Amino acid sequence: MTPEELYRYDVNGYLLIRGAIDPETLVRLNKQIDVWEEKAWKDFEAKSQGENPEVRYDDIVNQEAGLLSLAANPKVLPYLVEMIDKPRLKSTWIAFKWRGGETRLHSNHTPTVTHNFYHFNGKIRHNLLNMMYAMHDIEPGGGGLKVIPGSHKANYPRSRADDVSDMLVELSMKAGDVLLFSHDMGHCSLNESDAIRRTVMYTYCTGVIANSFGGDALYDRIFNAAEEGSWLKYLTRQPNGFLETYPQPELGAALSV
Ligand SMILES: O=C(O)CCC(=O)C(=O)O
Repeated sequence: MTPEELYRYDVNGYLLIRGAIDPETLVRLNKQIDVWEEKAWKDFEAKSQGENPEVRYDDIVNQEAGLLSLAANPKVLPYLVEMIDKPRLKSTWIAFKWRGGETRLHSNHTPTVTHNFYHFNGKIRHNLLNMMYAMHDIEPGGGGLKVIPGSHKANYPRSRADDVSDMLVELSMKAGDVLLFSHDMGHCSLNESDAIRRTVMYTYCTGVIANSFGGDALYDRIFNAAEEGSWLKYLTRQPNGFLETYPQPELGAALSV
């Protein structure tokens, strides 16, 4: 991670990395995701009037093997290593947002809870770092993440009565880009276009934090099948308080993932 990237991430709470998926892989993954979109169409059409026109499939890496490679994408590992102490994969999902599909403004930062973004001993230390991949272009109005830059460090809570839409910055993306953001930064999205927004999300936490759901054994099958010493194996290890359950590889091992 360059000093420029660190400065921008620290101040803004997010960083857009272009071309994090190479074109060939992007085509292959999108073919696999087409099958999910067909399924999503059925779930979308089964929704009742007034329901959020978004279909999301959680724990996607246990269901779609192709998407496992992005969990330990060598392009993003330097950011994980720099900004999370003993990183671990926490949750994954694929999401399709039709026109009107939205995620309301939220963040972990209140700013009075223990999982706030922080900087300690010269390092950014996340408790929840999200990586959102755009699998198709997300044009302005197409549901790109809208963020309140810097809000991960806010010293006062946001008033629910305050609309704050004037503070939002919408982030468009190209297919294959990945958006890294602190879940402590205020964020939301709304698709106002006719294109279906197609994204895959990977969230990472420090090794002491448990999975959101599925228990400690959520990734056991992936862990057991992963190559010894690989980043995929490390990132899918079980949490165990402050004790490591598998040694952290060197960054160079990323090439063998
Ligand atoms: O899919 C989106 O637009 C928002 C994702 C989100 O809110 C989150 O990762 O917490």
